[in-house]
Amino acid sequence: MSESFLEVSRILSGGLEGEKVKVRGWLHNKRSSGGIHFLILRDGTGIIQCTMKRDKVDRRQFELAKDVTLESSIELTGTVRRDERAPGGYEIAVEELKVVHMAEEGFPIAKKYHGPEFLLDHRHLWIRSRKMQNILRVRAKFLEAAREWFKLNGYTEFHSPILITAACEGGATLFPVKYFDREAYLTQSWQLYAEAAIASLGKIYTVAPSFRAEKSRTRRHLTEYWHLEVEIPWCGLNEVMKVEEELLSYVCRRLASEASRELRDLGRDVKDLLRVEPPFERLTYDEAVEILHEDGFDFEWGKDLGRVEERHLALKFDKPFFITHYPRSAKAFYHKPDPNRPEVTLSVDLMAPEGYGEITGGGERIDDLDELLKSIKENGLNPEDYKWYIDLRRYGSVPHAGFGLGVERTISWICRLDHIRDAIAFPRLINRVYP
Ligand code: NSS
Repeated sequence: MSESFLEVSRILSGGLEGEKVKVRGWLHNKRSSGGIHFLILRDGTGIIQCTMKRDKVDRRQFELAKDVTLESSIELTGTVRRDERAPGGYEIAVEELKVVHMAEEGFPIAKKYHGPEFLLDHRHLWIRSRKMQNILRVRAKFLEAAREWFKLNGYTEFHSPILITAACEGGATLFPVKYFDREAYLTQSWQLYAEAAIASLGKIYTVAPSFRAEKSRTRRHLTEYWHLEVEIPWCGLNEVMKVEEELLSYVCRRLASEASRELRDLGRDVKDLLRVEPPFERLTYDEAVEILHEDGFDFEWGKDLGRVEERHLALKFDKPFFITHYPRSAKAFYHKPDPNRPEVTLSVDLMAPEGYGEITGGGERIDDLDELLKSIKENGLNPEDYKWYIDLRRYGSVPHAGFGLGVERTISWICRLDHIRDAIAFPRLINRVYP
């Protein structure tokens, strides 16, 4: 069915001037002036201007082009022309138009201002917009490059269950699910199962959804987000930071070369991404708190850094930076206390610059049985719920570390978005599970 149709991206990449081609897609936009219809065609690989001149086609064809509605699916036959005035530098001089499906009049998204709630209600149509196309393509490229980095560096992809019975990141944000006659939860992280799997597979990663019943309505919280996670045996805090640096700089370099058009359209200068080279600056939590105090913040040592504090710190940087050694009180039960200073942990969060703040969280895990039992109890958790996890410290425990990267948080920064909801096609927010 597809062999005689060319993809728009192929035409825009050049070399087909003067050739007769067939393309198909959706009518993205249309305008007419004098004896010419400008039909802007979108096919999923690109957008191209197609012109139909009254004196080049029969009257019925010209009338059809006049009547065809926005977002109709169409097929066009014509000749490729180089034209500097056309967006993308090429256009198609149309000889034949076929309407596959005439869209209803009044496509809900018009060329005028729509509020964010309206666009979210019509998300199934809004994802056709240039902005969403660009973001979704950067997102796909981001994950493609990350997977490539994992492959080049000997990692195996591993999948954990989504339906689970014990919290990884604290009970407050667990989503309960009725599981026949008992209660289960949606997973917050792949990590605990990954800690089991490193003894089977070695270095592993995943890209999977995580769920958080976030009651906070912020620009950086989703209730369902995609989580890129890594777990590595025989690994400490410094090594895990190296992995994060290398992975992120690889991905940023790839995006700068393979998604430069999309990034430019979104207002991101690719030079910003090329700056993302190791080593990233390292700040301890203590140093971060000192900066906050110097800058007049009334911030209590021991609390987790919130949106306001992270934003303030992240405005001082133009490339990602680490904050390490968070207090035990600010971190989940599995974080390993620093042997030299047990009130802080061997933890690390990676911050995106320009005010964006945290994009990864991770560090070294407790590998000692007694220490883990103690931490579980001190965190008010029930060791019965973590029996299998505790077991891992009985049979060949090793020092190990890992991290989780919030895909949408990272895409928000890379694409310079105002709100995390645009980093995913169909966002799930406290007040939205539709469409
Ligand atoms: O809670 S985290 O900081 N850490 C973990 O879940 C670890 N168990 C990961 C690991 O070590 N394997 O979450 C990790 C990242 C965090 O830095 C954010 O970028 C992102 O996950 N995250 C979120 N993104 C969007 N929305 C929400 N609600 C959210 N919560 C965390």
